[in-house]
Amino acid sequence: MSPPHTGPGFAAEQRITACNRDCPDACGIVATVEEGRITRLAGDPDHPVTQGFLCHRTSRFLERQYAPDRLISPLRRDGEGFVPVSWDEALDDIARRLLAIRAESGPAAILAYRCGGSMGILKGVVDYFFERFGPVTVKSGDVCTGAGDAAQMTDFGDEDSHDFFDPTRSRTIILWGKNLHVSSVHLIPVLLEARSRGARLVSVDPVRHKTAALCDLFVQPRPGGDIALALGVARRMFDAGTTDPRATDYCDHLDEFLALARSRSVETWADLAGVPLASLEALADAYAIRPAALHIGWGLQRRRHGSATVRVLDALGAISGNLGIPGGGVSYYTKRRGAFDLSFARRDEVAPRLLPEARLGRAILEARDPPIRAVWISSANPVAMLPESRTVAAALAGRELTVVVDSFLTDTARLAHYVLPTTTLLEEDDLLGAYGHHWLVESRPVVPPPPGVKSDLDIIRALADRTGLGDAFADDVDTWKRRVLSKVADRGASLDDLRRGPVRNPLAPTLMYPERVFPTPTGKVNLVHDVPLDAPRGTALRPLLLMALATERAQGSQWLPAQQEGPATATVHPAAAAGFAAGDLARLESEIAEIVVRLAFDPRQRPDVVLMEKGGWLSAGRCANALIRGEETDAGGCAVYHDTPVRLLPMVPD
Ligand SMILES: Nc1nc2c(c(=O)[nH]1)N[C@H]1C(S)=C(S)[C@@H](COP(=O)(O)OP(=O)(O)OC[C@H]3O[C@@H](n4cnc5c(=O)[nH]c(N)nc54)[C@H](O)[C@@H]3O)O[C@H]1N2
Ligand SMILES: Nc1nc2c(c(=O)[nH]1)N[C@H]1C(S)=C(S)[C@@H](COP(=O)(O)OP(=O)(O)OC[C@H]3O[C@@H](n4cnc5c(=O)[nH]c(N)nc54)[C@H](O)[C@@H]3O)O[C@H]1N2
Ligand code: SF4
Ligand SMILES: [Mo]
Repeated sequence: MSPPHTGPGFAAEQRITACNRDCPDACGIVATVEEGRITRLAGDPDHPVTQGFLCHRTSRFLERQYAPDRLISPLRRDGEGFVPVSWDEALDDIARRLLAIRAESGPAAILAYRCGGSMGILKGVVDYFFERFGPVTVKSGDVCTGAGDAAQMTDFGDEDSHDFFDPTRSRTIILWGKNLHVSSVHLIPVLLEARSRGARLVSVDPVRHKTAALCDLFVQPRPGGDIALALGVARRMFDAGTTDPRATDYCDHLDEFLALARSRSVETWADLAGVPLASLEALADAYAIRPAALHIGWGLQRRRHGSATVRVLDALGAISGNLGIPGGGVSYYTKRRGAFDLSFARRDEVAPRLLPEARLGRAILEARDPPIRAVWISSANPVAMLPESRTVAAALAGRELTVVVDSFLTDTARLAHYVLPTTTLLEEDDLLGAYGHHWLVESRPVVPPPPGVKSDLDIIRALADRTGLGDAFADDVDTWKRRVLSKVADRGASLDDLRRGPVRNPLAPTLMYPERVFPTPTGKVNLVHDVPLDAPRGTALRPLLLMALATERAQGSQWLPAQQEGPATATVHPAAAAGFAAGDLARLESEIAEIVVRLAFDPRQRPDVVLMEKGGWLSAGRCANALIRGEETDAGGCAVYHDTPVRLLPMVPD
């Protein structure tokens, strides 16, 4: 760790916390604080995964922390704008109205919605409050990982991953739909280490991005062509005898899966996947070199057949003999809540009504008996981030009471009746697990929040006091932390242990299914054998598929205003934009809406897609989600984000 600055008039101190952003890495952060102000952020060199570096977006978080547009007072709607009000005024009125709505219409008339603004485990206390106050209406499904979660639960009966460093034991590593430089930066050193030990790296992605440059083989299927590609790989492996002869001992439906793979020739599978035969063969031959780790990204399951796609990849992992062995495995998600005792809340079990997250806007508008009268939103910007942004906006604007807890006046907050200003990740007091590794960390405020700003927990406690639940929410943060750590406290992961540094979840395995026994009803892998083979395609009118993907530059919709000026960039292969030149403005039109974009050309991309950054603001005219219809995936209630047919149209002359 670099020494703190010292010298006359200079009292710098380094404080450790953790990053709570929706990211697989849950990094340790070292913040330098000088005279009450944070002056530098760095990765914790003592965190085994963080290894002393932060990603691009969080390295620059101080611009957000000290942004002039940060909210520092509760706001109450006043006509088209807002007026600052005191916390007492805001909370008294909100409590009074929530109580009245509950009395008149029942708690189901209230929706509490939370997404990925913070991964802090104690954000669950917000849900718990609304459970005790109600239970109220909550969301079903998960627009982030739902389809893949459902797939893994169906196939394996559980969902977790091999140890983070296990790939150093692999001979082959397949990154199936993973953009490391954007969303898994701390995996890069591990994979480079594996590579230096002789492992081959492979990327399978319809989009060519920087990760391809790290890899020995890059396969670029059509979007959603993965089912055909994986079945082609399976067929070639069956034909070449490179599958595991013992697979029958631990897989159900092996014959049916074999028949499915053999239902087409390898050439036909390659054609359906939109790849050259040689690419498919090279992928199959690489995967046959065991141990081979299969890392599945989250983007590919945000499609209509997203769950089926992950199921086929799970099956490939099984028949290839890579389950349960060091250096192998099918890693999709790491059980980030696994260490914590969250039994205080019963969530979906007791909710009177669930509204599908992927169709939240329409579901709110259509809810009856009772209608949704009030909405509480925290850690989320559903207008920018959920599909069908304009419907979500109309749904929220039409409620009697919409409360948004955020640090900025987001697209969602702009529609609220009350906006309550909350703490940032550098003021957070919480615990974190990660969905990309098994280390647990504590986040501690490195500076206090500005006066006028409260944490979600403090807001909930103040609301509990006003709604007759004060006693149930009287505990302080540390009491909550100790409560949720009760399963692991006497196994080396107590709060005091975490205060000394990151601790690997003592309940987490280093290897999944080493005995090849699975917590499914039969104890075997449930191989998929009935899958849709039609990959998503554009239509004759709208031949391109829109893919708005995570970007290095931002977390979700968390941009600085200057980054949202002017039209959003849409990147296409030049052949996808005949008649346009790079840099031109164009109208990007889907079946439901259009936005203006500035075109960038990249001849390395497929000619059947339009690439945008996810998280553009509706208020800035940059929101890809305005074009996307709210629909759920085949299972798990993920959103169909990436299957929207679009076309480019010339600007209308003035
Ligand atoms: N910098 C940054 N990091 C982030 C986020 C962010 O907004 N910014 N968001 C965070 C969140 S919420 C999450 S859930 C994760 C997101 O992580 P991911 O969902 O994994 O991120 P994406 O980049 O959207 O998608 C990953 C890759 O999947 C590919 N992909 C899309 N469709 C297909 C397909 O049909 N087949 C195949 N093979 N690949 C496909 C994309 O081209 C992309 O390269 O990252 C987190 N990290
Ligand atoms: N087109 C398209 N859309 C997508 C995706 C995609 O790939 N393509 N990805 C989807 C995915 S994977 C996800 S997870 C969702 C993410 O959707 P969201 O989680 O809604 O995304 P964010 O923009 O990160 O919004 C979170 C908000 O929480 C606020 N916040 C941060 N910390 C706190 C806190 O401690 N308390 C409170 N109350 N608020 C806080 C932030 O300021 C921010 O405004 O988006 C989805 N949307
Ligand atoms: S966003 Fe992810 S990679 Fe970046 S600092 Fe936070 S946890 Fe680490
Ligand atoms: Mo996500």
